[in-house]
Amino acid sequence: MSEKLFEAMKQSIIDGDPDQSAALAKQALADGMDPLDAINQGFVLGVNEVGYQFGCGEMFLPDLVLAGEAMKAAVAVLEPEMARRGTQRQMLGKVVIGTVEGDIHDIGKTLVGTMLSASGFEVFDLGVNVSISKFIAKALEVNADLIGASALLTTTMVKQRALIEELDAEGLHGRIKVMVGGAPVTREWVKQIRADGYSEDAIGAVDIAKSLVEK
Ligand code: B12
Repeated sequence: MSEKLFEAMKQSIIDGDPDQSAALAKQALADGMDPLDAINQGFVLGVNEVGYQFGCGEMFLPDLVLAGEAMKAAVAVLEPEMARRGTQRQMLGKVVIGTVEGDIHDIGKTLVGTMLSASGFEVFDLGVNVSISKFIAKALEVNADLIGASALLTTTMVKQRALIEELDAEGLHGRIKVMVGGAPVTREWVKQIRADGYSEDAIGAVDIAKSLVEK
C-alpha cells in the first residue's frame, strides 16, 4: 500500500502541486507512516527527478520553483510530527545552521535543523544567504559547539571553505566545529576544506553532530 502512496508523493513533486503534496503528507501521518520515510522514499524521489530533468534541459526554472514549493508544503505538514517523535530531551549541544551566502536553497538545511532539534540539539537556524561573519557572530553569541553550513550550488560551496578559513584565522576552529552538507558536497571536498563532519542526509547529520560534540 505504501508503494502507491510513495509513487503519488513523488508525482506530486514532479507535478509541482503543493495542495496534493500536503494532502498526501497528511494521509501518510493519518496512516501512521514515519514522516522521514514519507520524505526519503516518496517526496525526495520527485525532487531528484525534477533536478535530473532540469540538469538535462528537459524541465525549466518554473518547474524547479514549483517542485520546491510542493516539497516545502509536504515538509511543513510532516515537520511537527518529526519534532514530536524526537524522544531524547537532554540538551546535546548548540548548533548554528544556515545556507551559505549566495545560495537560497533551504529545504535540506531546514530538514537537518529539524532533525537535530528533534534529537536534542538546540538549533539556531539563520536561514539562507548567510554571510561568514553572521555565522561566526551567532556562534560566538550563543556559544555554539557546531556550525552547519549548507550549499546546493557548486558556485557557493566555496563559502564553506571560506568559513573554515576564517574560523582558523580567528583561532576559533576547534572550539567551534564545522559540518557541511548539500547535494554537490563530496567526501573529497570535505577532506580538502578540512571540515569536521559531513553527511549526505538529515539522519546522518544527527550522528555526525553527536560524535562531534562528544569529541
Ligand atoms: C528545489 C530546487 C530549487 C528551488 C529551491 C527552493 C527552496 N526553498 O529551497 C529554487 C527554484 C529556488 C532553486 C533555484 C536555483 N537552483 Co535549484 N534546485 C532545486 C532542486 C530540484 C532540489 C533541492 C532540494 O530541495 N532537495 C531536497 C533536499 C531534501 O535535499 P538537499 O537539499 O540535498 O539536502 C539534503 C542533503 O544534501 C543534506 N544536507 C543539506 N544541507 C546540509 C547541511 C549540513 C550541515 C549537513 C550535515 C547535511 C546537509 O541533508 C539534506 C536532507 O537529507 C535541486 C536538484 C537536486 N536534486 O538537488 C536543484 C539544484 C540544486 N538547483 C540548481 C540550480 C542551477 C539553481 C539555480 C542557479 C537556477 C537558476 N538558473 O536560477 C537557482 C539558484 C538560486 C540561488 N541563488 O540559490 C542546480 C545546481 C547545479 C550545481 N551543481 O551547482 C541543481 C542541482 C539542479 C540541476 N540538476 O541543475 N532551486
